[in-house]
Amino acid sequence: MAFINFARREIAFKIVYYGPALCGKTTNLEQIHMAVDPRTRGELTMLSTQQDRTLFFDFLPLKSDVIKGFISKFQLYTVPGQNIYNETRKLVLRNVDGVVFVADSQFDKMEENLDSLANLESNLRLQNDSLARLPYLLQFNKRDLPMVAPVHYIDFLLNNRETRVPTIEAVSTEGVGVFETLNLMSKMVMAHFMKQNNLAGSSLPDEVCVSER
Ligand SMILES: Nc1nc2c(ncn2[C@@H]2O[C@H](COP(=O)(O)OP(=O)(O)OP(=O)(O)O)[C@@H](O)[C@H]2O)c(=O)[nH]1
Ligand SMILES: [Mg+2]
Repeated sequence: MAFINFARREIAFKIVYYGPALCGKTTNLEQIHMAVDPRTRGELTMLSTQQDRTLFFDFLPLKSDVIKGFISKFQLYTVPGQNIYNETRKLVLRNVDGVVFVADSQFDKMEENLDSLANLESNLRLQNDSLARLPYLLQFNKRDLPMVAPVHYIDFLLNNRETRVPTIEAVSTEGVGVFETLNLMSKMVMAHFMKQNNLAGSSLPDEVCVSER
């Protein structure tokens, strides 16, 4: 649930980049951090130990007055993908408003993608949340590599719940699909918040956070 600061008329939305080890979560955040106006963003911060590679930063979107009377702010987090860091992932998931699930498109990573998605579901369940309630989307990353699975196959494996979610192909090292992912996720999170709270808002722009280069 978004954090609302009534005194400052500010809403903070928390978006978590989730996925298996080395799928490209940190790369997404680094690309976004580079692209966002330095005057409106915080530092890219390592949250815990060097080994578990949890990153965080916050920023104001391009259009931060979408929800009338409030400034909206986004907080982006990555979790460490390796199995041993599940306690960190549980902590980072607390009060999450939206999840970008970054899948590694390489054929030999499908099992890890599936395991990570199952891990996300079970960690959400522990906090009485679920993918059915939470805005999320799938990013199919590393599309530049030679041994990638076809998009429809990854979709078949990962996107088979009651409601299909949006998918975006990406090469995050080159910034391809990275901003599209963030803009769409941000829109989904804001729309969800407005719906839940019966709030009026101006129509949501496509490029709510960063402009495509
Ligand atoms: N070829 C290619 N390499 C990528 C892409 N995205 C990320 N990488 C590389 O994959 C490696 C892992 O990327 P990270 O962003 O650190 O992955 P992560 O998901 O944060 O990994 P953990 O923190 O261990 O969970 C790095 O060497 C990246 O440069 C991509 O789209 N294409
Ligand atoms: Mg990382």
